[in-house]
Parts: sequence; C-alpha cells; structure tokens
Amino acid sequence: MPVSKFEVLITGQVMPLIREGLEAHFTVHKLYEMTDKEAFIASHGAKIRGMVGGAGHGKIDGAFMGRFPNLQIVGNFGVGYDGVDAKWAGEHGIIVTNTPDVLTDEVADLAMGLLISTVRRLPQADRYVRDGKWLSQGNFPLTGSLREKKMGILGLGRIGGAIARRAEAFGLSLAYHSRSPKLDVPYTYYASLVDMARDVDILMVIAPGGESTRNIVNRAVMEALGPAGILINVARGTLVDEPVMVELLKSGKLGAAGLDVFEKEPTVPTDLFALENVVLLPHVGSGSHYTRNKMGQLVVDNIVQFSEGRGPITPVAETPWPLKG
Ligand code: A2R
Repeated sequence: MPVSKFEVLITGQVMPLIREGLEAHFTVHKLYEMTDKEAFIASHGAKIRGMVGGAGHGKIDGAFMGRFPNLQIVGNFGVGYDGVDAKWAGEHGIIVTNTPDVLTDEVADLAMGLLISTVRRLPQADRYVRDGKWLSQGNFPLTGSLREKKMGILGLGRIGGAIARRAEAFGLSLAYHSRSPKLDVPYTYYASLVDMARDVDILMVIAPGGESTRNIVNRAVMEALGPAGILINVARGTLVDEPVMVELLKSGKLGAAGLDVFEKEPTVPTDLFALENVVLLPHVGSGSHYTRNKMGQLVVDNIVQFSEGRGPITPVAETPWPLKG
C-alpha cells in the first residue's frame, strides 16, 4: 500500500526489484506502458515528485524534467549519469542520484577479464575449438602477453583505482591520467593523455561520459598507443572517436581493442565484426545478478530516504545535498 502522496514516474523498463521496491512505498506510474504519454504528462505531470529513468526512454534532459513542475529527485540506475542532465537539474532544485561503489568491483573484474581476453585472445581461441580448427589446423597461434607491460588508466576514480589494484597483482606497471593528480597512489601521473598513451602498452578507459570527455581518446592518442598498443574501454563509447578507432584497428596502426561500450548502443560498427584483433562485449560491466540487485536497491533507497525527509544517499556532484539556494 502506498504510504505517502509522493508519486513516482518510471520512464522506461526497469528491473522488477526497482519497480516493486517503489510500488511498496509510492504511487508509481509507468510511462513506458502508456499509449498516450502526452496526455498523462499534461494531466498528471504536476503530481510527479520522483522519477526513475528506464531502458529505451532516451536522455532525461531539461526539456523533459521541465514538464514536471514539482519534480524533486531523479534516480539514475548506474554510476555514469550522462543520460540525465544533472547540471540542469541542479540549477532547478532537483536532486539526481546514481549508484556508485556497489558496482566498482564488478566493473573492475570485467575490465581485467576483458583485458586478458583481448591480449590472450580467449574468445578467438574458443571459436577455434568450436569451429573444429584445433583438429583441422593444429595448435592455436601464440598470443601477446601481459608480462612486462605497462598500463595507463584514463580516470583513476573508484573503478579505476579498483582496476589498478587488480593490475598490480598481475604485475603490471601503472600510470594514470585524470584532471588532477592523486596524492595517495604510487602510480605515475600524466597531465597529458597523449604523452601517457605514448609510454604505455595498454590504455584502460574508465572515466565518465558526457561532453567534457567526448572523443578524449582521439586519433593522436590512439596513434601514440600504436601498432602494438591495446585499448580497453569499459566506460562509455563516447570517450573514444569510434570511426577513427575502427580505421586504425583495420589498418594495424592500433594493435587491438577490448570494448564493452559503444557510441550508439546497441548498434556496434559492423566493420568490427570481421576483425580478429577485437573483443566485443554488450555493455556487461556491472551485469551480474548480485551487483544489479545492489544497484537497483540503491535507486529505490535513495528515493525512499529522500521522500522521508532524510536526504538522498548518493547525490551526484552537480546536485549536492542539501541543495544550495
Ligand atoms: O576529477 P578527477 O581528477 O578525480 O578525475 C576523474 C576522471 N575524469 C577525467 N579524467 C580526465 N579528463 C576528464 N575530463 C575527466 N573527467 C573525469 O575520471 C576520476 O579519476 C575518474 C572518475 O572517477 P569516479 O567519479 O570515482 O567514477 P567511477 O565510479 O570510477 O566511474 C567511472 C565511470 C562512470 O562514469 C561510468 O561511465 C563508467 O565508469 O561505468
């Protein structure tokens, strides 16, 4: 039974844990099930105080949030919240929450798995067995190695730090690039991404998406990484200039890539399908039952706690709690 007049809109499909968790506390409206969404917004928009984004809805931008005059909080499923205009929200007194920390180790595990898969060609080796080539063509070709390699991490935040700790255990030398140097880590800081790319064997991308990082991994960076270089992206497709990456992978000017994210998901550049020097994953970084449940619960808990006047648990940087002004 709903226990408050705090009404919540879910814009697209979400996991049942989120929908049921919200329904236990609030009157919940599912925009994605409505045939006449415009009519609903016109008649009920003013009642909506909480919002949760969902698959297939697209960006929750200022124009959309502005149609809900009493909107107070938007819950984002994921640590990356480039799908919500948090700056606009902050300027209009709306809190945005994300799901940091609970997915850090899962994404870091995936990043290391993708790195090893790319260097040691595990998916290619699996295909080799399934295609009967072990029998018909003999042993699988030798691969690259992680031994004596240096990895540069773009974005040494929560997840980048967790990847670095794992990489240390694998014996990799480490460097990083972020907006500012971290005082408490022993890794080499590069103020210039292209300089770091020139000095490392592996570039691990794990910084936020959005306009400030769009195409930060550009032609100069990928050419600096070079023909033996390995690019791993577990952040957002927008950080890498995708057409240039495809061109460099095809021509051999970039050695290999392991990609969990793409610019226009779920569309992946089809040129990549024919390349043997890439490993492609369908954005599964946090995609375990365990971690997705933790993320979903945090989405619910943020809105419940906020509705009870106790403030959000994990507001994003652009909408600190309590809101200023
Ligand atoms: O602000 P800094 O100096 O602490 O650096 C952050 C870095 N970063 C950037 N580095 C270079 N150029 C930029 N324009 C830039 N903007 C941010 O990314 C920090 O080292 C890192 C982000 O760390 P966290 O905020 O702790 O994020 P977390 O939880 O590690 O997740 C990273 C991303 C998400 O935004 C999703 O897109 C993806 O991983 O799943």
